[in-house]
Amino acid sequence: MDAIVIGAGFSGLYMVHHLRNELGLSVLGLDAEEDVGGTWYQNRYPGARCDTESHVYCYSFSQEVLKEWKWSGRYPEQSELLAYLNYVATKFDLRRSYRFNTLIESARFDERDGIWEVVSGDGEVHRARFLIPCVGNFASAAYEPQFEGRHLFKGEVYHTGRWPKTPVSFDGKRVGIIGTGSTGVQAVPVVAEEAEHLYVFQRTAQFAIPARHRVHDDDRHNWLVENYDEIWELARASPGGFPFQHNGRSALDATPEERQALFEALWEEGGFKFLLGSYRDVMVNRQANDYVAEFVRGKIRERIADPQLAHQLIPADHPIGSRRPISETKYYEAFSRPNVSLVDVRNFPIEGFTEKGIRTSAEEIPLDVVILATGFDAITGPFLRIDFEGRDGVKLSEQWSDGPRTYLGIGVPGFPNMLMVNGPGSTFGNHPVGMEFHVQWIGSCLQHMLANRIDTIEPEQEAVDAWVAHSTTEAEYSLSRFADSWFNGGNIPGKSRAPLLYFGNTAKYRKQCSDVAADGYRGFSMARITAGAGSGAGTD
Ligand code: NA7
Repeated sequence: MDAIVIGAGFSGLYMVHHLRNELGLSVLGLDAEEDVGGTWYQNRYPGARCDTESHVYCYSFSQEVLKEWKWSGRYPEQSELLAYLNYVATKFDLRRSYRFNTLIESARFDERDGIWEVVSGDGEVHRARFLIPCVGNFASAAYEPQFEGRHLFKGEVYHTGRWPKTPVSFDGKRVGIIGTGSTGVQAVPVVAEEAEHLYVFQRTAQFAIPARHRVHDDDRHNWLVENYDEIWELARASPGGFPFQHNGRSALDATPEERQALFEALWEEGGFKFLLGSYRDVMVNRQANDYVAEFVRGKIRERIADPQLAHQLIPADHPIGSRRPISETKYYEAFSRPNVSLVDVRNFPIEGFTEKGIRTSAEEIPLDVVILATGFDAITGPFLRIDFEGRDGVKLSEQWSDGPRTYLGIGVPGFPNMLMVNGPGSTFGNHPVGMEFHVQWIGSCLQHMLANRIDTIEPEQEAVDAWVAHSTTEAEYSLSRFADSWFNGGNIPGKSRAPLLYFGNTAKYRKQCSDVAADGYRGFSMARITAGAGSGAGTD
């Protein structure tokens, strides 16, 4: 094989299509699940929905796909996204290149032959010249806190990221949800509708923005098809990969009345535009950020009748946007239901499970079902659960013990011909925009290598050091430094705290990657070293 692609989510599917169908290379795709979908295969929890708008949370590489697929509404549910990825896999006949039910345990670079050897759980060894992990940022690395007495509990326990394929009933049951991140906030109102009683275990009150979902009609679809070129152009040029820009002004230069009017208008519109489409400095300047945060606190207060409960639900310890923004639908209203209780585990932490439920430092709460919406060992976790071994036996886990060190989030020194899609240190925001760019960048890189009979590519240490230093500086401008979250490893006890992503804007990131390629892959060393290596798909 020319390339092994690990993963059959958004990025893996496009990578296989691009390499095999568009560049004519031989490709083997491997995925631990039974079928395509990645994140959207696993995250089947109640209320699971993408919080980026459907018309830009999708592939843009195919005009046909953009025209053929009609999104049912503003934000797609998990089942619709899974159906979409199935449609794409079928349309481009991608399944025939995949081996499913194949959990990768290790991947080793055989320096003598210049070949990657990938070993799956069933002992099979798969070989290819290029290794392209498309492992995603979350799905394969669900995080479950080590709660004491977990084995004692007689009820059901589900992690949202490993949700069963068969329906889970909450009817007549006492349900506990631990976690109020994007996932918990989506699940709460849906589970509340069915459970006899729902206990929401909250450690940190969050800023949540109304999603304002709505259904699409044919007119909307036709308008999108007519305007897709501009929409994607806008998304690619924007700071976060979303099809809007901020207004270019500082919030500090606006009058209180102007700020209020703009925040109100964007609040009514809903979605991430509220944060990213207002003033240019709300995500970097503490004063500008405080204006937004105070506005949102006021909105939460309006929606909760009980002042004590409102106080508990209003965030006070971190800037808005310092953690991954959350969008919600009827989240705050759920707490007005008689069958929903908020459990404060900031002041009264969870001590562990008991046979009957969960014990906090204040009380024991009897439960039939516990939902762990406790997140993921994000960004590095999906990589480090595979034992990657590069040149001279160097382990990725050792190289990244103090935080990930990559060049552009694409390459790692000592790991030749391993090119990551959305690896640690790369841009983030609207995932498909960043992912499509990476797939195309990697495709062009492989074409360049094959055309020039280059056997290996590997980043230079100096380039990695410079990239990490630049990324660290960008992260220092970002408000993410004021909060523990999966942005910086702070959500996992014991994980080293380091910026896991590139906090400069997406457009700036893309430009830097393009410049590197245009400059003959500056910062990467390319070599023609092995007699045995080489693909059958040279492109002389
Ligand atoms: P997140 O955003 O990491 O949220 C996890 C939540 O779980 C968060 O509210 C945590 O509390 C809570 N948590 C974790 N451990 C504990 C313990 N020990 N006790 C109590 N509460 C705990 O994960 P999500 O799944 O919601 O979202 C992950 C990403 O998936 C999301 O950003 C999207 O990009 C897709 P905390 O708030 O830290 O106090």
